[in-house]
Amino acid sequence: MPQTPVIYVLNGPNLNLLGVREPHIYGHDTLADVQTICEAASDGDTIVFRQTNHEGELIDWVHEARIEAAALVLNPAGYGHTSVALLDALKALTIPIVECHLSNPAARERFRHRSYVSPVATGIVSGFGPISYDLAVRAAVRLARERAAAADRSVQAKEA
Ligand code: CA2
Repeated sequence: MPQTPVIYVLNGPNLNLLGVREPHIYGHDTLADVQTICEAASDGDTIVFRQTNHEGELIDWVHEARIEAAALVLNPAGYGHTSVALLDALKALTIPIVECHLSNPAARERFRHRSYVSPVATGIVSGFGPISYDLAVRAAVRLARERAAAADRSVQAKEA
């Protein structure tokens, strides 16, 4: 029997403070609330949901997602604006990557306008608060299914 596809949802630094600090920017929902939103949006796929304040750990998880996941939803938080190492890790992935932000970085300070993730993302969802994660997970699930269906078709074409 085929295994349930796994969607990785990885969160970068300081997102553990969600709902606790700066609610005027990031809202009142906690990261646990965001996890619940992701699980509800998964349409039966398995969600692996994690947060770290450490760049190396985030990169290790991206490497893990390369092997284990059908798609990646990534809120890189501050590392999205700074980390060439994160970009290099993401470049090794062939699965769909959905960049996700609670706020709309393009409407904020200039230093948030640059993203090292966007050039390798399949798509970007930003500015909708926790709804960004709902939309990002739905997109990731659909992209992963389309990719699996295309792979099946290619196997069938080779066998025919
Ligand atoms: O809008 C987003 O999701 C961001 O990725 C959040 C990052 C920020 O650096 C990006 O520009 C946009 C910041 C995450 C920190 O989250 C906090 C949450 C509550 C209190 C303090 C920080």
